[in-house]
Amino acid sequence: MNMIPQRTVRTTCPYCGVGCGVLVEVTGDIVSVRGDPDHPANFGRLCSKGSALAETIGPEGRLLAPEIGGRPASWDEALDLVAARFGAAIAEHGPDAVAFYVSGQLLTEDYYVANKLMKGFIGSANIDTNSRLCMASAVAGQRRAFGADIVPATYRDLEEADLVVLVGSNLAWCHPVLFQRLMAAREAHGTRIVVVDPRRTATAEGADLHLPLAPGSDVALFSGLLDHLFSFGALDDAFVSAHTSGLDGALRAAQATGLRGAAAATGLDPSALLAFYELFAATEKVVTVFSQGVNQAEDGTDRVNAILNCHLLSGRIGRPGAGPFSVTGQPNAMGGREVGGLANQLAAHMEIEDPAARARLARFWGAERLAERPGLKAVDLFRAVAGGDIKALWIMATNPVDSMPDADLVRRALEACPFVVVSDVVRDSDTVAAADVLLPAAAWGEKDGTVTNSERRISRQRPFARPPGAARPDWWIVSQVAERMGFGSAFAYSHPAEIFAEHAALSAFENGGTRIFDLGGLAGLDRTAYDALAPVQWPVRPGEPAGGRLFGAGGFQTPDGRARFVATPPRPAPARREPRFPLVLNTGRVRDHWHTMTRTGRSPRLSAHIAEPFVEIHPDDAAEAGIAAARLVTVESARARIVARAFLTPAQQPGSVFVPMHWTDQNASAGRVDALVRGDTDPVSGQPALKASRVRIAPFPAAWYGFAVLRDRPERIPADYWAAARTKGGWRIELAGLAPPADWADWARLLLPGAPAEESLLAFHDSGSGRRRFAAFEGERLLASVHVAPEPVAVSRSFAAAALDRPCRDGADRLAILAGRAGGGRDDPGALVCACFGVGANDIARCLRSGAARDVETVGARLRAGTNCGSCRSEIQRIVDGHAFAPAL
Ligand SMILES: Nc1nc2c(c(=O)[nH]1)N[C@H]1C(S)=C(S)[C@@H](COP(=O)(O)OP(=O)(O)OC[C@H]3O[C@@H](n4cnc5c(=O)[nH]c(N)nc54)[C@H](O)[C@@H]3O)O[C@H]1N2
Ligand SMILES: Nc1nc2c(c(=O)[nH]1)N[C@H]1C(S)=C(S)[C@@H](COP(=O)(O)OP(=O)(O)OC[C@H]3O[C@@H](n4cnc5c(=O)[nH]c(N)nc54)[C@H](O)[C@@H]3O)O[C@H]1N2
Ligand code: SF4
Ligand SMILES: [Mo]
Repeated sequence: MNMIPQRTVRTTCPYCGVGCGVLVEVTGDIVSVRGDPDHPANFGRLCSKGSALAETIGPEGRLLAPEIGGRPASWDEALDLVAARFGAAIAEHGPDAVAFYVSGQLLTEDYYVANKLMKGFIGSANIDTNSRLCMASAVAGQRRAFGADIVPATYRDLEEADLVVLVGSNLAWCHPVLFQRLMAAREAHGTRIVVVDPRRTATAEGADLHLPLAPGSDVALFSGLLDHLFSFGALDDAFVSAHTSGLDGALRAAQATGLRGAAAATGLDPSALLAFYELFAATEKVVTVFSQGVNQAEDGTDRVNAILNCHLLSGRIGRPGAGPFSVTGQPNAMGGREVGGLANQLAAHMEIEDPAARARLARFWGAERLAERPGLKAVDLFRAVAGGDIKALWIMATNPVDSMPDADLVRRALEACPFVVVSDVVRDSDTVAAADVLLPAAAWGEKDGTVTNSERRISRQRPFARPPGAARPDWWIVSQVAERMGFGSAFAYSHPAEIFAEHAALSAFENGGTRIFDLGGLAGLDRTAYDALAPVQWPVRPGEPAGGRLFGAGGFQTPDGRARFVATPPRPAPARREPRFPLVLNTGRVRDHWHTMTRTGRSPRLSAHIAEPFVEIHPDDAAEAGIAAARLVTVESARARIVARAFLTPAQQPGSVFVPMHWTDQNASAGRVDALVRGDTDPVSGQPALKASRVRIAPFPAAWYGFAVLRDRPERIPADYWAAARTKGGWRIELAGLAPPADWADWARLLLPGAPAEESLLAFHDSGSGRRRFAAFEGERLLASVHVAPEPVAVSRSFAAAALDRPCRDGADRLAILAGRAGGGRDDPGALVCACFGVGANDIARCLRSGAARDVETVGARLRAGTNCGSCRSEIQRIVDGHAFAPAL
């Protein structure tokens, strides 16, 4: 890579909203990362994804030059074309005939200029962001209650709390460093943890109480809590009468639910519910963390307000260790909201419906055509694209062909749209494939700017490498197009520092204390100060201490300064009976992958934990559908069908299944779960209900199953089902077919394009069992090993994959590879558990068997497993438990 010769660069992790500080060490071409001990988000910790950052950079797979219709083009040509086509569409059909779809993974500076161009100069608010799929309900709920989109709590509150309630949040996997901070606090002072999630997740495993509520019953659960808090003396009279309004209406609605209604709706044992209500009522310091299990729902905004109501009523807000806490998903989900990236917001937390705010913004920007009404929200936006109303669309830093609900409709919409521009860092993604023009963006490590994390803390991302090829930062690309559309003077930026200073100045412009989002203290920042900017929490007003928790003494951003209780009456149960599709499809994330895997998919370490799309099914539902463990399953909704591996687990409640969102057409034959997901949205926030579609499951009628490790990935994989993952030195591929090929050896050779002479292919066939094995070597290097069986192939994946990464010297070793089993004294590490230190399940089991370790702590002391990010600790615990119950051997 083209490194900037500098030793240590202080920057910020580009994955989740925890916003950990990272120290990048550059020595020649070698990049290593570690946690920044001075960063207040992580104090030196990193999770598995953060620790593996160095594996995900480098030029491979990058989009290196602009492309027009698949051919490389110069920047001038591409930018002129984009400006001309957008200009023509606007001239002919008006500004609402064009749209941007952007992302919480843009830096604040990128985001600011994209929003400024669309809302200020093109004159449409048709800019929406993937935060619509992520934070929109939290934004809408906070605006309803607080008058502005404000997260009042801080990470420290999470540590100071005596009770932490995690609602629809798999914190252990999705915000691992925050989870680790919580675990450390619990160790120190015994924090109680309650998890509200229909699934028993890794987060729920160690909780004091897990409430596996019926999917979609959160409003009832928190209405019951509100009623209980009021009835049993947890009302904070002073706070409520001085700083809130609307309690009566909210209480009436909650009383209609009550404990009995909550128990009926959630399906929970009333005594478990009561235990939770009593714990909440009896504990002063309560933080309620909520995430996508709350936001991604048709009543997501009501769910948010049902939670906020409980904190307002009990005054548990803005005090040490107390507050509702919406954790953000993407690294800059918060920054995107600050710049007004949502179609129904203006920049700097100003309201698009407010004529004074519009006039103020137009004055500040010198904009003559400022958008006057909200634009299309993501789901409606893509529907408008499909309907032909959008003539030119620009997608930046997001992959909607895989991440939007009704994803096949999105794909068709892009195919039908006259002009689609995609700015991305990778050459191949399912969205890139649908673009007319590709613009190569600079990636993490090359970009320079700021992000804001879940606790309102702004941190710098600093570059340590030069962008490869012709890649350029997103702010530059947008500014260039703006200039070519004739808006040059408003976009004459030469460095992101200038954009940040303008953004900060806007937040303070005619503010006078009316908007809490205020970066006035940073408005005069010059380039040197920007480069040196230390992590800082907003608000940042001149002459006042920055940041801190908010609303402890009221001061809400409503006209009367009071927070609003919002009545959340019960709605008809969402789980309509649909006999054709009897199961609820829940979706979400796994520990080591990030969204559509364009980055984490490049890391062998991160790909080892879970290497294929799967569906979690309760054993009863599996039995009813005739599905056995490890078999392949079709999951089908009214819209589409995917194929995934069955993972039978009682952690899943009967009646619902869980499929991760990560697999795409780039790495599996049919793994795009969002093709199944319905596009229904919350009427207030416009956020789609991504966690509650209706599906049915059935066995995938595989005639054979296969597993291959290959040095090179073939262009076309000859199987009806496949899933490919990176491994050290090559690829590991799961396979299955509906019918056997005519000739197995010919078939095996299709997996080995360019392999040397035929005789180098070792083949083994056991006609009794129907199992077949192939292996090919080039000298001492394994090129491929392929295992086929009539049932799911039972070879050790970790052993087979490791053979790609070592010399194979003797015949015995080759036979062991062909057999797929460790021999010759070599140990098989087993399925990866700890990604940070590469420790497998067999390693841990061996260590326990030998007596060298007896619990999670001693396993850590011996093998280091679980001692870095800690997100595998619940998996280690499970192995320890299994070992304790095993008969002494
Ligand atoms: N490893 C990893 N970490 C990530 C990401 C990633 O891709 N990978 N992405 C980041 C992003 S952008 C985001 S938004 C966050 C998301 O972080 P989370 O929201 O924690 O993650 P999810 O897995 O989407 O969903 C959380 C939980 O909601 C539960 N749920 C489903 N339906 C309901 C319901 O009706 N009620 C309740 N109470 N719960 C329900 C699911 O079972 C699931 O366990 O993660 C961030 N961190
Ligand atoms: N079923 C289901 N669907 C979901 C969710 C769910 O829980 N269930 N979660 C939703 C949520 S919360 C989210 S946040 C979304 C995420 O969904 P997406 O945003 O679509 O997912 P990513 O894979 O993060 O896509 C980011 C893209 O930007 C590119 N990229 C990375 N860095 C840069 C950069 O600096 N500049 C540019 N121009 N491009 C860059 C990456 O290569 C990648 O193609 O998915 C949503 N979809
Ligand atoms: S918790 Fe992990 S993914 Fe999130 S910011 Fe920290 S290191 Fe990055
Ligand atoms: Mo997200």
